[in-house]
Amino acid sequence: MRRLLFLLVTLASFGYAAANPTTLINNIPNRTTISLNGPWQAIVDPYETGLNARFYLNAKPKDKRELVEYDFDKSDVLNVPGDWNLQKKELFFYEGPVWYKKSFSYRKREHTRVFVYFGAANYFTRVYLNGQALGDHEGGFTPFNFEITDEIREGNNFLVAQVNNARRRDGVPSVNTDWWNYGGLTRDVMLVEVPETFIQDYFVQLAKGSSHEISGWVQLSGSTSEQQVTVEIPEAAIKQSLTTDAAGRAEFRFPAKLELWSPGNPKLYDVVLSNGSDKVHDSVGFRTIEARGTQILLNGKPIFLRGIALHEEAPVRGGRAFSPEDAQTLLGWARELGCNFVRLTHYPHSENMTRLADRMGLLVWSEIPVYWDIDWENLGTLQNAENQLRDMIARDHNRASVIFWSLSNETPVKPARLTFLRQLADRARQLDASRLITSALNHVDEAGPDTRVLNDPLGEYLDVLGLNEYLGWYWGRSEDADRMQWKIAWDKPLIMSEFGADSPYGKHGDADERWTEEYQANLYQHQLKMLKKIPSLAGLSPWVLMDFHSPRRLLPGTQDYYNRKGLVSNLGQHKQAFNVLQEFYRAADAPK
Ligand code: GCB
Repeated sequence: MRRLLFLLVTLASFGYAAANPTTLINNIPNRTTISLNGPWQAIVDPYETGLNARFYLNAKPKDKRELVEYDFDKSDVLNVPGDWNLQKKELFFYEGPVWYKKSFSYRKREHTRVFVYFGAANYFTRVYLNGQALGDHEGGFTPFNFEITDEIREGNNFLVAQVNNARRRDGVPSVNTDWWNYGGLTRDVMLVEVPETFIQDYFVQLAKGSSHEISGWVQLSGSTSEQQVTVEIPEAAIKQSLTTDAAGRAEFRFPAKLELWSPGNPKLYDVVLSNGSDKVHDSVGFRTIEARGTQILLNGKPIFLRGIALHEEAPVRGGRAFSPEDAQTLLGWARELGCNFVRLTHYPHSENMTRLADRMGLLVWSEIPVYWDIDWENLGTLQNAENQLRDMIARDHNRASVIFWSLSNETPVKPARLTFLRQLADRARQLDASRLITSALNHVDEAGPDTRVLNDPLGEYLDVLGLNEYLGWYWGRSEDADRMQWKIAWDKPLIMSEFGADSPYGKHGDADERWTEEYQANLYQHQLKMLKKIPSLAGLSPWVLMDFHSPRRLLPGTQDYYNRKGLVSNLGQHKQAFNVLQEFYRAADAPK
């Protein structure tokens, strides 16, 4: 008993509650929110003194004798949202904890619950309100929220977040990635106000395989008895009344005559959900997606995915992209390329991206950062990956654009990895049975000099196979593609999810001179010729839309910490290969 007490006291003195975030609130853009974006005071804490020194108390010396060795108000400022690496030169390579503090004033309202919502913070975050621990969150790209109804005060408040982007062997991703480890409060931070009983989440989509029935569920928070909930789609003259169970949940399935969402016709309906006290609007598209044999069917018809892969890196200014304008530029280039599909790598991008994709009619591959090798046998790592999968799905499960949940990228073939990823596949299907499950694979067997066989055992558990292959860059020559045969062990659709070559914009030479635009363009030409001959090919998403920062790309004068496989440079200049792919996507003989 004594020991327990000691432990509790010790934990309390660290202000460390280890509580999990509250279940996510869906559809934040259409709720009542108060932005906490803008300047936050920040203390860079490379030796992690802040936890012991209790920075989260935001203390000031009470008299001239008292020792307080930190002062938020005299510290530097970081802008939120935004990574710290590109805001301060000296933080470009920084990996470790930074303490953020925001003071704000709040007026309490009757019968109103309050949450603090973080769009994303990379990578591990501890959150405190008015000196009290709210809990922590692991994972750099999924949203999280804490309820603070009881903790928030009338008048002055201060919120402290310790964000730590130190890489972790047991993390997701683990220590090795080919993208910049941008740290900080990288997406919007806000307060969310909701009624005491509110519509926390809902799933409103066409029933799997049906174009004339909607199925889904509504989940209330704060209700302890049966309640009436209404689902309306005024434009389609739909009004359905439901009764929730005591746990606040109602499931439904009803007929609906709707214009279907597609890249050619990205029709969105105003969907209104209401109960006695709450009412939320959402813009929702309705479409079906299926895999049949080697085809992908959108609304029952085969579709060829003319795609491009992209990182969530800000054009021109650099750093982590976060704004609607960033999304507009990136997806605008994809559209200009002739795409109907984007692979959002290697982690869930911001909600701006998926919502804009809905409006633009771009199909989306959404992915969690289970990237290269991770700690497959660690149950904590599996739990972390499952949480990231859950929250990626929870945020975007009403987006018509999202057709694939991707579990992983280029993971090494071994038993522990298969067990891990099978569990993720099962979990993804439990959470959302309406979308297709995929992964980007890269292990192939050689069957003679010109034949490669994709038979990674994970393929059995996927609906759609992704394959990354760097013929002409990491192995072989671009021309070898003319003879290369690809054998696929499953009768499933194949997306060539990556291929590419580095070329700094404006560097010219022969088609066989590496690091030139000509080399990159030539590689694309041979690749595209080869891909057309693969019978099960259902789409492609070459690597990559825009050059992006990577700590692994060190060649001076050529890479300078950039992966240069972009079809456009980080400044937006279009390289020759952009035109090659654009022509392919526009050509009448391109696979449709
Ligand atoms: C890959 C990875 C991607 C890298 C790319 C490259 O296979 O999936 O994250 O950036 O290759 O450029 O090597």
